[in-house]
Amino acid sequence: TNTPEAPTIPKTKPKPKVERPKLHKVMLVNDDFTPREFVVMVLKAEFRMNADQAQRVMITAHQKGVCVVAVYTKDVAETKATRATDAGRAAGFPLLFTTEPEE
Ligand code: TYC
Repeated sequence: TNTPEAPTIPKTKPKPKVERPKLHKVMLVNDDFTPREFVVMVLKAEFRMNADQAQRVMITAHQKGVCVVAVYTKDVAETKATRATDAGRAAGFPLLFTTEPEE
């Protein structure tokens, strides 16, 4: 006899796995040498903050030692932290921006 084959049915549904990229924080680190106005200028230029936002972030880092500036994908966070740190170095200041993955 001739038994027709059963159609092949996948046991599991294909699962569309769309991962959200992990975000990374850019942190501003306080130091004793970089002028406040210079920090504010860099925050405005590199992180597109307005004067009020930049002043608030600068003061928070000044008082607490460190402040979160913004969150981005890893590549963008690292590029911006490097560019902002380099802007300080180019002007002779030890201004430092670091990055770390968000929890
Ligand atoms: N502490 C610096 C000063 O008194 C200002 C400053 C603020 C520097 C924040 C860095 O991340 C910083 N001139």
